[in-house]
Amino acid sequence: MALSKLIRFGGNPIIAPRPGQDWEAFGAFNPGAVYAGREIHLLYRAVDTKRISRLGYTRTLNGTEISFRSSAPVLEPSSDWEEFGCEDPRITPFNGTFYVTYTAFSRQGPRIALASTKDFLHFDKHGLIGPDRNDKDCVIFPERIKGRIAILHRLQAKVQIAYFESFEAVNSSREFWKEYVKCFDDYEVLRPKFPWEARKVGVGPPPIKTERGWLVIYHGVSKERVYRVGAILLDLDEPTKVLARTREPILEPEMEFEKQGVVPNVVFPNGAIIQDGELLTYYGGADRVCCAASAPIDEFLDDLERET
Ligand code: BMA
Repeated sequence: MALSKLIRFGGNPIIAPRPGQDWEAFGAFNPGAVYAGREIHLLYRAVDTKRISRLGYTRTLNGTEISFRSSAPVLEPSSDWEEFGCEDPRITPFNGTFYVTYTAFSRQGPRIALASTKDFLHFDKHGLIGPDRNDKDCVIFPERIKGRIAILHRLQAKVQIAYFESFEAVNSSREFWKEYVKCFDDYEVLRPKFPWEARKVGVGPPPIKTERGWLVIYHGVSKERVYRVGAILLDLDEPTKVLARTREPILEPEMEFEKQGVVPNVVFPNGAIIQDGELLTYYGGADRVCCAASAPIDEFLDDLERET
């Protein structure tokens, strides 16, 4: 039997750059998502005409129709280490606060950064949290694993895990990262395996807890630089143990708004939630727009487990 694919919402794209909003003139894409207070909250990457990225905020009651959208960015560069932009937000709810990991871009290259918010309009920035190396695609698990906070992130072309005692420790761990980068392959969770992800892999939305394991949706990049979407299931207590992995992509660029935009042939998932039995995934199309796609979660997990 063929693996469940993500089925696109018929009204895609759900968010596109708005005329007259210079801060998102070049793109409104790669949305992070969280369900809270009966609404889905989305933070997306907005790019201006000088290619500087900021975050825009929008929310939806039914998952696809936008009920509010900020007329100004809610998070923007304010330090040297993010002088070229704040990109690709992922949202994790944790003890009543929303933690947002994002890529901070500067002349040093991409680094991973953390901010937090209670209302998506006001943010506290906690600074860079990763090693002083090119790093991206950081997500936080939504609960402690064996008492510790866990993150996934991407050094080189692969995905690694790191554990911390507290959010304060995540933020002030220079010594920790110095040791970590010496042997980061020891912390590996995922590396490219199939041709469609041969160039690199990176986690998309934060892991979703299911009774069968952590569901992790990720992007894979082929040699031809086509971005596609895959999924893995990780052991709940030992998340370096991959229980299942899709052999074929569950979403790939097919529509015009995925094949043509600012960067062609990109579907880039950043947010996912489970609601009413559906896995609802939010992704960017061709670095220009935001889209939604879904699959019935039980069937999806049945099929994924068969791929073991
Ligand atoms: C990644 C990030 C994403 C982007 C993708 C495809 O490195 O910059 O924001 O969607 O490349 O261009």
